[in-house]
Amino acid sequence: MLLPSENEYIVVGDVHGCIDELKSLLQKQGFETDEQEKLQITPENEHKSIILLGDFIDKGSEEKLAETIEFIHKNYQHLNSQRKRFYLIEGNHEDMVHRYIKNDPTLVINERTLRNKEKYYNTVALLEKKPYLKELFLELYTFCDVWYKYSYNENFSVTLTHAPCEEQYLTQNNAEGQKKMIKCISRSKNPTLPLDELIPYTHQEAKQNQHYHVFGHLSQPSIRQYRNKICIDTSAIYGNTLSCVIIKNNQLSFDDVPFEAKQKKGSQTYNTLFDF
Ligand SMILES: [Mn+2]
Repeated sequence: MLLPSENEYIVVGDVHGCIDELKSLLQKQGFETDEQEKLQITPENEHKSIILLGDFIDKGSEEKLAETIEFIHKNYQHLNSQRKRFYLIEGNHEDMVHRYIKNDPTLVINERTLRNKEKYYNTVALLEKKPYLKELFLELYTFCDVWYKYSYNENFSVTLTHAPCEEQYLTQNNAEGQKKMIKCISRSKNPTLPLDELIPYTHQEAKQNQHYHVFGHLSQPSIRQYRNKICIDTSAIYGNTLSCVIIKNNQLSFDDVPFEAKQKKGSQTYNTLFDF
């Protein structure tokens, strides 16, 4: 999906129910939220678009997850009413929660998947309790795309996906390509392996050029960049920061806001990307 290059883009990493932080980050980037929870379009921000890089659900508290879904749904409609200025990228959490609530027949329900549902996909229980939220989520899911690409000129482009993936799969619309752009090999299933060994292609394929690949998915202590590969999941729900990359013409810049402690933070050990 190609993005019009005349607009500016604010691309936000894994939100995971950090709705207060999302609002703060967007406010810092020129989008105020009004009393109806609508992002205000002004002459100063009307050329800007917002892109969520996937994984806006799960891990947060039920209250914050509900707020997140409501906020994104409301503003998806509101911001896109005149021209498209709000985009959603599908993350592995949207994918899995969708599979659970739609009773995907390819999802084997056994002890492990039931445990995972509680442990990693806590949005499922919330949606099962609140049918109106389930409807909002199902609609949001249909709005998600797997990748976007911004192309400024032959020397500068930015490809956006939730997960890092081998270059051969980037922007491929077949089933295998889509799967790879949504999720890479699991860290939790390979806890002893350093991240750079688990997904070696990320640094091996990195090039010293301005055809960037920006992704999230791998919670990090800070934005991690090696050549043209950039990870912007800075672990908001783990008490760190929520980050964004701003694409303007042929320039990238970054911004972030701290975790606001309005919900319980998760705990995890960072496994750092580009740790060499
Ligand atoms: Mn993810």
